[in-house]
Amino acid sequence: MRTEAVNRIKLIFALLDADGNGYLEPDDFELMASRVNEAAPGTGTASQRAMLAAFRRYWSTLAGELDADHDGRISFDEYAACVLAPERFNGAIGDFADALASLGDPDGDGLIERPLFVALMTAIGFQLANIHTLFDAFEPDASDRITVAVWAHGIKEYYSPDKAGIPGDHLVDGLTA
Ligand SMILES: [Ca+2]
Ligand SMILES: [Ca+2]
Repeated sequence: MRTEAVNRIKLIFALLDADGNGYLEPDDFELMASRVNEAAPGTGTASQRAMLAAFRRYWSTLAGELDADHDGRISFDEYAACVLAPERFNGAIGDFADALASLGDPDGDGLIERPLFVALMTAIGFQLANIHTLFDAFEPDASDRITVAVWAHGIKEYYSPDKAGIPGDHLVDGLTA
């Protein structure tokens, strides 16, 4: 796995570990889902339910596929294995990416405005400056919007073990030695 991919995975693991106890457990995903849903207050209950379902499915996939020692929680080493076995993981990542991306598009026009993007990514825990750099890397249009498809693709790419120099790398800026 490339260093860039390791750094991306370290960051997302630290953020997903919402209660900061060093392990991913069901409560972390409930906490993260409620933070993200609160950040998108104008969004309909249907897409909020989809988001919660995506977080729960994400957890059950992690638990089912990656909990190698069967202790009911995911350590960092267990999590990092996910990007090395994408065939076991792509379904959950894809669902998660689509649900998060559609939460950014409450009016369903396929476009995501910067303020909502920033609100959602801040709720997940990314650094503000990095969120803006990422949004810029997605090449927003003249009205400062990106497409849902571009963001969903960016989320999936984030988990690719062999990719570097991708927009998602900006989320790690300033956070690694
Ligand atoms: Ca935790
Ligand atoms: Ca475990």
